[in-house]
Amino acid sequence: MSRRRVAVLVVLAVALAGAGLAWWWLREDPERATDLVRRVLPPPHTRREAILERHPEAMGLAAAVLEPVAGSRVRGTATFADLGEGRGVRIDVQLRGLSPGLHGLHLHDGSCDAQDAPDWDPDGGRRHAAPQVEAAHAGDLGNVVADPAGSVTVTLHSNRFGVGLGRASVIGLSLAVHADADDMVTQPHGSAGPPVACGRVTNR
Ligand SMILES: [Cu+2]
Ligand SMILES: [Zn+2]
Repeated sequence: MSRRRVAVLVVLAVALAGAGLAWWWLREDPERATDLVRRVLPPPHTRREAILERHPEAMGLAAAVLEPVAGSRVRGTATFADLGEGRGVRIDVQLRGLSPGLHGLHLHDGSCDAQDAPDWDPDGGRRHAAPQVEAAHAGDLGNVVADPAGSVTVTLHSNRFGVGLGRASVIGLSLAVHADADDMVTQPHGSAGPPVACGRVTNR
């Protein structure tokens, strides 16, 4: 092989490696985004702020950073963006470290430390059900599906609450992902087992 051909091959290999590295660096990853924010922005920096940084267009925005519960290795993030004008709330959820398959996702009325916080039911007297059922708890977000690697990236939508002040705001609730599938029938929690990750929904 001529020297020139070798040089071209080397340049190509370096370019390919560079592109791969750039993709790895820039792909959606809350923790890496935080690292970027940490270097670019003045303190304080948290993962939540990294998320808020990424969605400056959204007014009425809240986020939850889900931390492992009871020795699990599940963590993740969720953002709640009020779409305004009665268009409901968009919920972007990213999780990892789950077992593959279905996991119940609920908004709980109480802190993540509470052992038996009920599903959020601001209207009172509702029952546990699928999110599309009219009589369901406002906190019933159904199931998320973890891929074979245990990760979830999903966008959900709800018309049952807002992101702001008032009784029907998600701010101050806790978002919990459960060990098992939510059967959306069993009371009061859908037989979804204990939470494996939980985070408080906050806008600050
Ligand atoms: Cu729950
Ligand atoms: Zn429920």
